[in-house]
Amino acid sequence: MAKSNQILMLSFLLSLLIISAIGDEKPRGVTYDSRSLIVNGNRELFFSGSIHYPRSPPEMWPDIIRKAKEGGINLVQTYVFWNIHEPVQDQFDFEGNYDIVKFIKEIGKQDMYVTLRIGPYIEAEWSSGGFPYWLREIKNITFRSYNEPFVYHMKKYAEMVIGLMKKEKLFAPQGGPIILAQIENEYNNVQAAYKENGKKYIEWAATMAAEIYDGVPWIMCKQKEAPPSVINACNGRHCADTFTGPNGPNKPSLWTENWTAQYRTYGDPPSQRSAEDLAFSVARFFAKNGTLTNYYMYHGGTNFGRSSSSFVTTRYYDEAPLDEFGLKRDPKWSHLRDLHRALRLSRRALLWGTPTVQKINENLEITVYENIAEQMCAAFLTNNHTTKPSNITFRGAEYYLPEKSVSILADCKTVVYNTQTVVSQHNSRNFVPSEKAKNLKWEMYEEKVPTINDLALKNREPLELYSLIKDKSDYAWYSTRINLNHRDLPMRPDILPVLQIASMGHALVVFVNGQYVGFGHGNNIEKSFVFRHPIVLKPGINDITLLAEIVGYPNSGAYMEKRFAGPRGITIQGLMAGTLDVTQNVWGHEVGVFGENEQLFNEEGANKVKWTSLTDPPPGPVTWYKTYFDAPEGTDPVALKMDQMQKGMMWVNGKCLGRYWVSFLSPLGQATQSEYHIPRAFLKPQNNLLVVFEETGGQPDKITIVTVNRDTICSMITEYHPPDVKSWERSGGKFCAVVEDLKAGASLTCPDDNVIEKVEFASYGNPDGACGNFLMRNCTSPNSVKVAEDYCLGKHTCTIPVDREIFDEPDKDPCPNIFKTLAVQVKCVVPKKN
Ligand SMILES: *[C@@H]1O[C@H](CO)[C@@H](O)[C@H](O)[C@H]1NC(C)=O
Ligand SMILES: *[C@@H]1O[C@H](CO)[C@@H](O)[C@H](O)[C@H]1NC(C)=O
Ligand SMILES: *[C@@H]1O[C@H](CO)[C@@H](O)[C@H](O)[C@H]1NC(C)=O
Ligand SMILES: *[C@@H]1O[C@H](CO)[C@@H](O)[C@H](O)[C@H]1NC(C)=O
Ligand SMILES: *[C@@H]1O[C@H](CO)[C@@H](O)[C@H](O)[C@H]1NC(C)=O
Ligand SMILES: *[C@H]1O[C@H](CO)[C@@H](O)[C@H](O)[C@H]1NC(C)=O
Repeated sequence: MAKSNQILMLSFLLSLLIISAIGDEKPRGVTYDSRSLIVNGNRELFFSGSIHYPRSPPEMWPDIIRKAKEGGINLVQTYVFWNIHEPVQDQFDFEGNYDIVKFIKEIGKQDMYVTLRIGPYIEAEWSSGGFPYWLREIKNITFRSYNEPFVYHMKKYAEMVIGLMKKEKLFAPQGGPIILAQIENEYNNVQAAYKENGKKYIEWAATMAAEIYDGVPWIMCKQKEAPPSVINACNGRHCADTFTGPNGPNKPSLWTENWTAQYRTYGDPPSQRSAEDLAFSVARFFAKNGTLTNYYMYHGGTNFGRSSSSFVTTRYYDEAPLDEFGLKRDPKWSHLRDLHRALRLSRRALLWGTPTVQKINENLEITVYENIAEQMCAAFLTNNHTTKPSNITFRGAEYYLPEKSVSILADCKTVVYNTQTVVSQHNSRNFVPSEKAKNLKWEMYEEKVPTINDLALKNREPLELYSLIKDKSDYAWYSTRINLNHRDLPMRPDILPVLQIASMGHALVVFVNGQYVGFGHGNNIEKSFVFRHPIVLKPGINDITLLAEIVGYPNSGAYMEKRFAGPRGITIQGLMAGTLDVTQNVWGHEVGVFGENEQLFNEEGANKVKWTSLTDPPPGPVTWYKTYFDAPEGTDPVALKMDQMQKGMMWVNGKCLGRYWVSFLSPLGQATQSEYHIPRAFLKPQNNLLVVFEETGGQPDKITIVTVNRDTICSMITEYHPPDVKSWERSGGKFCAVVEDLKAGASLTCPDDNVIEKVEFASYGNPDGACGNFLMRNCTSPNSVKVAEDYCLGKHTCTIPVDREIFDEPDKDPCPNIFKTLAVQVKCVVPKKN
């Protein structure tokens, strides 16, 4: 007792020393030096995660933030999305999932901090990079440049956002959670295009921001020449090796975007970034003076409505530690949680020790943070070789280092974590057809394909699409009329005229005389395309009608205000007189489709038209479908599986779930996205109205409503895995083990309160593969499944030791001379109530 009191006293004195060592901080607020940020007087390591409030409904925020906190995150980074807050000039919206104040307060309530990236340019795979449409129509504006109208509106916006934060007392000096603010975003990518107005602009932006508010540090990411008052930060996959460091001696090394994978555009194959690779780069960054890293994204969420930028999928960063549905994606979530724990075990040495780097050879490196007087020491052992493991000797002990890995020694002796050896569990995702929401009864309503007589807005040539639709819709009808003599038409029935449409993007549904001809589209890399298709024309009047579409406004590059989309050159080839150019033939236009303008997707609008039962085969293009369904059983997240549909939009109870595009296959021959999230918050217990607008033709009776879980969990542990990082703690500055048996084991924990119902796979020996797809090899212990069942069945959580004696009697070991691996896969279920 007396002894532990002494220790407590000592560490108290020590912390006083440390506080006085860092000087005369204000009690509240944020400062920094070359080592780290200092928040309310405390030096800290920051593990930050990007979570964007408009990409999930407020009902999901507390759970997402809690899971981030459980994952060791202590800082949440979000952009501020101008176009949702000021959709019409001087008309503001901060309701529902646009309620940024509520979002920031929830983070504060859970004792975490916030980085506010106000942009106003945010990129973020968000429509127009966050700029509202009306800004584009301001006379003589040039976005992101030292241009009078732009800087006027940017300043007004910055004042509005910062004013709101101040009024709600959300900045750290006011007792709130915001500790960092960012102005502009990745300006290095475009600065050269603006010449001297680029440099002038960025200096103006930094000064303007600090003049409005200087209570927290301002940062700029990807901005090598950030003005002295601003901290430059790194964005990328491998900042430890690519970041040239802060641009001033008194600025800390911050990583504002560590990409957890990559966002997807339609046509892309799945994006991958392994937990091991992420952990390696973060560990390297902290080994090289880093004190703040941010995962972009920690939770991506959903691009509801028309919010995503050009060709970006409705699902956003599903590969993040929390997947689109807010479920923990393991091992990414759990392996990073363990990394954060390992770095926190080393925190004192990292923040108050002095780094020394010893390069053993080309690939091996030792970094030690030590403060001998205070007995603080932590070390990083790095093996940068991508394929060869190595042994490394450090302070008299030998350590095994797997390929491309960093081991963290929290006391300069004990390996508490290795980035390449995943001790934590894995899981895989299941989409389960709902029992309650099935056998849907669909009705349909076909759009009338208009002719020029139906379209009021006339112009000699087709109008430019972005400025025609003004961000009110994805769609606009274009139609023109030609009068042909029978002598104009080819005589032979096997030769047809060809309609050619050069489009600046993004997609087109083409009709001639009301009949569907075809669908053409560009992609994220090349938005423009040429549509060519044979058509049937008749003597007399012929109507050519196009449904032109965008798939989101662009969000990047210089001069975003000067972009163009839509049909541009239209010709009919192969007439008897040659080619007929109809580009200047006078076109009629209308923004939006009828069903959208009449709001067929809500109860009131749906009553305006007469719906009919589905025809067999189902009808063609531009058709609306509606049905009702009851909320699926349980509490798991819900999604629509759109397998046999092609392209369009979906609404539930009047709320737009976003665009779907299932017919755009990736090079792997699969849809980039076939499941679409319906937040539970959008649902009532019964009679939910589901409306789908299909552009080209699909089979709505094949749509299924599914629930989503990650109840398949796995563990794969070898004999050289370090024990779980939870085996150690630091109390009062002392590092100690808190379990008796310091050995690796296969630990499994079901989500929520679920319990393990079944062992689906277990192999102790030399198994291979991955969670959901394990393979048995020839060295498997015959007792593997039984041992796993004994330890785990009926449990919420279990740990199976990786121990030869548990699996085989010494004389019966099938392969005594190999390094053993244990792979287990189990299925969790909701526990049965007695
Ligand atoms: C826009 O620019 C043109 C050409 O520089 C100038 O003549 C005009 O006055 C400007 N309009 C406004 C509203 O600033
Ligand atoms: C880390 O900080 C130390 C001490 O300030 C400095 O000597 C060293 O160059 C820094 N290392 C890197 C990689 O920036
Ligand atoms: C580590 O290896 C990568 C290639 O795999 C290389 O780009 C990087 O520069 C290396 N880093 C160090 C510190 O040697
Ligand atoms: C590391 O050392 C162990 C034990 O000394 C040895 O068995 C192993 O082969 C070594 N591994 C490498 C990659 O050098
Ligand atoms: C398993 O297969 C490997 C090679 O495929 C072989 O070397 C080994 O002897 C086999 N072990 C047993 C127990 O069959
Ligand atoms: C950032 O994260 C990526 C994975 O998204 C990882 O490869 C990289 O090493 C990390 N960089 C740093 C400096 O943490």
